[in-house]
Amino acid sequence: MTDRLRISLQKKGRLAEDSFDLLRKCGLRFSIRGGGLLARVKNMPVDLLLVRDDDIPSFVANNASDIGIVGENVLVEEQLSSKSPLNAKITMRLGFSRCKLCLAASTTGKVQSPADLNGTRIATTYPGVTARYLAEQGLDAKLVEMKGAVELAPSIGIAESICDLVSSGATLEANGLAAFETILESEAVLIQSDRELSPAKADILAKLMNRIDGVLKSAE
Ligand code: PRT
Ligand code: ZN
Repeated sequence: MTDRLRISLQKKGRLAEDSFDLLRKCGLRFSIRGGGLLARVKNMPVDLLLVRDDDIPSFVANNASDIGIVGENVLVEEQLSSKSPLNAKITMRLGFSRCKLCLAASTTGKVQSPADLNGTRIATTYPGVTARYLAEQGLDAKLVEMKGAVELAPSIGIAESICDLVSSGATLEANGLAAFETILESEAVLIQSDRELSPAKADILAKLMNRIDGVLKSAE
């Protein structure tokens, strides 16, 4: 049996299509169909594990896959909120799915700058990154953890500001909010643990990274 490199990818969502595209541009042939968890690459010893993006850092850390493609925002949040150190780090920046994690608040409310955060509540799905920012800045605010629809928090009165991902800014604007601070810039990244790969897998990975490099350079 040949050693196959296993890559964790987002199954469906903002990262998925661009991740598939990148691998196809690298010459990998595969089809993503139905509800399958695993897709086999036909012309290279590579398997794709198709999962929720939030699971990708821990899958890489725990050896369920050798490498993964995930948003830097998700990686950093997992690193900061996991109880034991997470064995997953960035090996390559991929340049797509760019976004920013921003603090934002109502344009007419009492929070207009970071200094106004003291004694207020911040709604977020990124408690780890937000807490790190507050600690670094010496600010004291309460985090309200949400699973989604964070942009609604100020209007329903559960927080004075939010910390959420922004790309075009349309969602903030539609909710009467404006960003006043960027706390993390993010893009899709290739991640890996510090475990040593078998020589066969290391070979496949080197070949793949070389091709990714070529694809990224030709897109510049
Ligand atoms: O189902 P699964 O858990 O896999 O996916 P998900 O719903 O958690 O994530 P998904 O698919 O929404 O996003 C995957 C990754 O895409 C994120 O982790 C980011 O790295 C990246 N990304 C890039 C974004 C955005 N841009 C983005 N704009 N992720 C989310 N958004 C959201 C944002 O939270 C806000 O609600 O889009 C809205 C804002 O968009 P604008 O354009 O109105 O500013
Ligand atoms: Zn997710």
